[in-house]
Amino acid sequence: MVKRPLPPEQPIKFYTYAISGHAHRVELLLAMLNVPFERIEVDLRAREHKSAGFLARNPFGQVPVIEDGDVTLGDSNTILVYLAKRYDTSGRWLPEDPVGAAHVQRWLSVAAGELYNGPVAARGYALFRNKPVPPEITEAAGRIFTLLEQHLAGQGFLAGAHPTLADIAIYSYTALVDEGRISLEPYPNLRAWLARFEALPGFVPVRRSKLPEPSEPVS
Ligand SMILES: N[C@@H](CCC(=O)N[C@@H](CS)C(=O)NCC(=O)O)C(=O)O
Repeated sequence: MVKRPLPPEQPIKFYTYAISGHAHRVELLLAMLNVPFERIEVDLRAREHKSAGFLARNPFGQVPVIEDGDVTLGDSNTILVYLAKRYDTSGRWLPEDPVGAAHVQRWLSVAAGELYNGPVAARGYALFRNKPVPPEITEAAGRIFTLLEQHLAGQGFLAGAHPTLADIAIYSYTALVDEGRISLEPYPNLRAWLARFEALPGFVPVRRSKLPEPSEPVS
């Protein structure tokens, strides 16, 4: 794919939902690459993401989605890859070399797998369903955070010495994990990595939500 000069001919249309961690990944890269974009809020509570108009943009009926001229894409990792290939003239966010690219892909897979099934699921229970987080979900979150903690003992960022798409894909829901009633207190390397990431140029914080009071345990 040919890299386009910045800025794009017209601002990228970014369909988002303010408290979506998946959408936050895309906003991070747009901001860090300094790519102009127009934010379009999709009201998930009103089920706007299941409207015919939105489904035509993303048949999966989910945010985030971008429209860049005649290119329409859904799925956060897909969009990250596209933006890096198209607009990252430094070539650092998604390395060209096979081993570097593979190391980044490893963490994109973790973001859609272990991170989704642990920390993201915990937040879903605590924040959106106001239900106790099932122990197996908390344990799954503990497993991936322990692994990340060990991995970050030896390096500054997830795929090496400098930030890549791997860090963007893992950052948003790790930063939001207290909304799943999970603490990062036992993970000092992970907390140090969050702080390093937050100091990067163009960083945009996640939008936080107020957790509901815990409800009575439901059987
Ligand atoms: N694999 C997708 C997942 C996106 C996702 O789960 N989006 C949520 C908001 S965080 C959504 O739109 N949920 C509505 C639904 O699934 O109906 C990605 O990485 O973008």
